[in-house]
Amino acid sequence: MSVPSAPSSSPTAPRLGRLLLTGAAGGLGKVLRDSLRPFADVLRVSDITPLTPAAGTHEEVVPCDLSDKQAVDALVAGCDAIVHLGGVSVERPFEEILEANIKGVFHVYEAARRHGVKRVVFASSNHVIGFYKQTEHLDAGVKRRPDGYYGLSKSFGEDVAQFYFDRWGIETVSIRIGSSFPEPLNRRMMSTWLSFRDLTTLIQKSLFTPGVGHTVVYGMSANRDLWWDNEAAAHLGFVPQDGSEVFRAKVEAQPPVAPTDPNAIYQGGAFTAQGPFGD
Ligand code: NAI
Ligand code: 15L
Repeated sequence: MSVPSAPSSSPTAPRLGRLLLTGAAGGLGKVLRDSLRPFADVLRVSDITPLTPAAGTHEEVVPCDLSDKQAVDALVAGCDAIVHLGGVSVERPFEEILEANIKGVFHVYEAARRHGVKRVVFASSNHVIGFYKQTEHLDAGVKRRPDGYYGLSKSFGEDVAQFYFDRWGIETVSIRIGSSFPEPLNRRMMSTWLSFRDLTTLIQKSLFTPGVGHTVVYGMSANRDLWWDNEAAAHLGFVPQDGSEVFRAKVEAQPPVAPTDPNAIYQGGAFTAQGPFGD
């Protein structure tokens, strides 16, 4: 499937003044830089990796290391909402995760509190529940079972989001993204896949639905064999348009996965067997 073009926004569609997108140089950030543009007068894009402003757009580039509290404070000043994607997105040594993800998410919420930002969309991950079996069906209320340091950091991020809502009224939608790539890369992703178009719609709903408190939602397209249930997030009105079925023949042409392989057992797949590092 090709990357969809940016959704059109009608003149009456809700729109923010300045929207901050962290992690803008990453795989999803590159897509969302285009597709979120209609939702704000100014899109402030940020990453630790250098970015070039997109010509002819109302885009501001603000480089920032999320582990630097003062820099994050300056990054968030003047923004109306935040889509927080920045950080380490795979399993890595704890010290790396600590800086970018754990300190990073705390710095983002502290800055949101200080600058009066009232809405955050947090890129959580299916790896907060990665140790459930693929035979299990989960809703958003299940006990989290993180499958590594990365999953732990996303679990911490969800707790930070809940705390900042309870204490300071900052609303968040934590999206437990499954696998958001142009197409599913393996059999596991036939269940976890989230198209870029559905991701964009889900973020749009997460930014503009009133009264979300702290909502946890699974980020998945309308795949045939789903492991997750989004009933508790029905108020977002998210209805996925895509599904992994169109890729089935291509994916099933891959060599079979052994039944003992974590990719065939756990929802978190290979992440459940990575690390520790440096022993
Ligand atoms: P990515 O790894 O391509 O992008 C992450 C970006 O964060 C990179 O551009 C990186 O330079 C930046 N970053 C890392 N450390 C930083 C720091 N200290 N300060 C500032 N920026 C830093 O990841 P991707 O796939 O674009 O994912 C985006 C977000 O969504 C991540 O938070 C990831 O954990 C989450 N997610 C993505 C999934 C997917 O299937 N793509 C699935 C589940 C969650
Ligand atoms: C994630 O959380 C990762 O960021 C992404 O790279 C994928 O590995 C995805 O989960 C997945 O589980 O497929």
